[in-house]
Amino acid sequence: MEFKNVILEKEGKLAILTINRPKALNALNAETINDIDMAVDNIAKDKGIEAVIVTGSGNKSFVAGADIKEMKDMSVMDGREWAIYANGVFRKIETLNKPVIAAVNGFALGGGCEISMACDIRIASKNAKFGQPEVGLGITPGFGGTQRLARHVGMGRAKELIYTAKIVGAEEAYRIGLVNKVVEQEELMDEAKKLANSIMKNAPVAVRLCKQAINRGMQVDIDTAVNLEAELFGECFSTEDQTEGMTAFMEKRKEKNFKNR
Ligand code: DAK
Repeated sequence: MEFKNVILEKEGKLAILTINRPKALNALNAETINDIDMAVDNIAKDKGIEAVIVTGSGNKSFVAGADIKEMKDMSVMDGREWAIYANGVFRKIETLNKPVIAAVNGFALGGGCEISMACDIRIASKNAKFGQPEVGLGITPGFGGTQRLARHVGMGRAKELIYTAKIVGAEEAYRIGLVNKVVEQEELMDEAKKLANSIMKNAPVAVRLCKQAINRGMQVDIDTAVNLEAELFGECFSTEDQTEGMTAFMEKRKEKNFKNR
């Protein structure tokens, strides 16, 4: 599959999606969003893929936001149409039927911070910088930043970051719970792969159902949420992987042969 501004690589059961527009610090123009959309569709359909890493090319920027040059002269209609389409692409990442790790290798500003927040887990290199600078450009965050940042770090911290357009470093992002781990830049991809491998050794269907349970459960009241969990828990007992996981335990067998079904 040919893309202009992303690179999609597959290493065994792992897909690596690199946003690759270095001349604009990997800023998201319409063409790049479209490429991400197609790449995510490809990954979703590929039954052999069990985890995904999203990163940016180079060692300076993950994604420096939406493309300001492209956005500058948008009409109200253009803005709305683009918002609906682009938000759909971010939701596709968030609801993808496999776990997604953001390996944040530099600037994650505006749309860059937002795409990282649509991923399940964020690992950052020490030079990473996070922020929602939109109010300084006269706009609100448009790829879910007002919604997801508050869900990740709490309302007070999200409001402070968004109202002040403040940019924070990787350590501060870790302190407030926006990222899971901070590592040296040269270790970033290895760490992300290590994390992906530690997920992929488990039953993929169970991981997928956990993702659904957490994502959907966080949006509803606790009674509805635990009922949802019960429903998904029950579903596991229709899978070969549940039989294999429990049989391996009974047989005191460390190696498990999960089939993703
Ligand atoms: N858009 C377009 N080009 C960008 C860019 C961006 N966001 N960020 C960087 N570039 C380009 C620069 O223009 C420059 O290109 P040339 O001038 O060389 O042609 C090149 O990348 C290198 O950047 P700098 O020369 O500026 O590099 P520095 O190291 O000096 O500075 C920086 C790096 C990241 C601090 C700086 O580039 C910067 O402040 N960039 C803008 C960051 C920013 O404000 N990002 C948030 C954008 S607002 C929507 C949904 C979402 C959004 C909007 C609408 N709807 C669905 C409708 C989201 C909005 C945002 O993300």
